[in-house]
Amino acid sequence: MDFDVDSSATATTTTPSTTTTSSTVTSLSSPSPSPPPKNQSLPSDQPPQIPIQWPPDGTLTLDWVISLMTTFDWASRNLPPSEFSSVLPVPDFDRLILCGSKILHKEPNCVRIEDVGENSTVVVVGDVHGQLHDVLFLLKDAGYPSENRVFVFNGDYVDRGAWGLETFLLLLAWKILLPNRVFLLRGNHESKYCTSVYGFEKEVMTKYGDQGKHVYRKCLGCFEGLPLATVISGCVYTAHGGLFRSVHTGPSKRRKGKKRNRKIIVNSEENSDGKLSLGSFEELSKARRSVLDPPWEGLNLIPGDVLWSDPSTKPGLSPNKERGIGLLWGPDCTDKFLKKFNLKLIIRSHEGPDARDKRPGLGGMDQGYTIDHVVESGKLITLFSAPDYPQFQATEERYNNKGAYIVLKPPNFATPEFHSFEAVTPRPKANPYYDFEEVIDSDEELDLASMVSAS
Ligand SMILES: [Mn+2]
Repeated sequence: MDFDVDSSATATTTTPSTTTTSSTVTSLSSPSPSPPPKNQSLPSDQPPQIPIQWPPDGTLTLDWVISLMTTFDWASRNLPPSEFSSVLPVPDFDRLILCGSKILHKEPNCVRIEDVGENSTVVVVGDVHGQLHDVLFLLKDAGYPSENRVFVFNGDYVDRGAWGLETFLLLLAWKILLPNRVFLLRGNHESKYCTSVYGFEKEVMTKYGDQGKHVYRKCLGCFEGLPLATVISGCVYTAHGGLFRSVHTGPSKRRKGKKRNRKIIVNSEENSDGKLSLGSFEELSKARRSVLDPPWEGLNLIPGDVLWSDPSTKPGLSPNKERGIGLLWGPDCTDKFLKKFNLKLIIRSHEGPDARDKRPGLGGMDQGYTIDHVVESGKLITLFSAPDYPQFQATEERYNNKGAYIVLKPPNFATPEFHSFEAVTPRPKANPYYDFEEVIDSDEELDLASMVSAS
């Protein structure tokens, strides 16, 4: 039994020239060649062995992880969601999530991935939003994680799509199997607020019934442990939203008679010269990421920035008023950040085809990626890995976007190779877990009123 897709024929690879200095996004996005054949999925009829059981000795194997993927795929096609607890019983779910949480909580806010050997590659993945079958395709197409193939997932595993739980759990299983080769970052959807609005909470309640609350709580606890960013080979910064502000606390000008007086300068709104400034990796390392919802006010603003911010074509650093949390940053900030920390590339995610519809000046997401800033010191890329997104949509006209993943190769990790791919078809039928007709236009800004009452 397998999730049979002919991977070789369906993905297109493009490596845009890195020498170009054009600043327009559209001219940099390589047009894809002739349309590739659809990624076809064959219904799998043979039931795998269910229920899935946590290995008696507690050690995961490659076979176990592969059979977890196969079983989730089979169940998504052959069983109603309400029977999910017969596929992965709660005690086995508990062991998986506990084991994964323990590993994740120990990681620093920004994980430095240094030990990438000469024969190794790094695969970076953007938002996947519960689109299980596309994630299975991506893993097969890129090649499974291994000693020589590092994976960095940029967050947003859940919500909108109907299989967020399966998607997150299978990535968590890979993390447990290869903790130093698979990195799972937090997205803004890995939060209490987003999962209560965009479907994941209801999905879990539907799949686990009476035990749903327990399972949902465990998932939120695990989300809190997800690190915020990676730096790959000292060269590539990745995070879900992107850059973050300085919340610098430093000495003030000495006052008469109080030579040691220190005043805390909090850059939550603006610093003394009226401008926000970029934060440092030291500040990032000190942020408190274990929060159910990253705050949009107060002192702990860095997690919200990293998870919610967006790039802009306008220079400068400003509050992201559209979203109600996070920042907007211009090409000058990208340049400054790259220069200051001696980096070449920023890979962030967070904006799908729907979000890009409302961002004039920035590229559309039809190929699964855009190059948003091309500056002296490097580039800023947005990467989105959910093709034909969102799964549920009120209008008949779909975006029909491709998803993409990026492959980084040594010695020059700064030259990304883009792999665009189409959605697996047909997607198994599923009911939405959120009111997609209501939220289609609200997209992903923070509804502060409902957040206050929810938390
Ligand atoms: Mn996002």
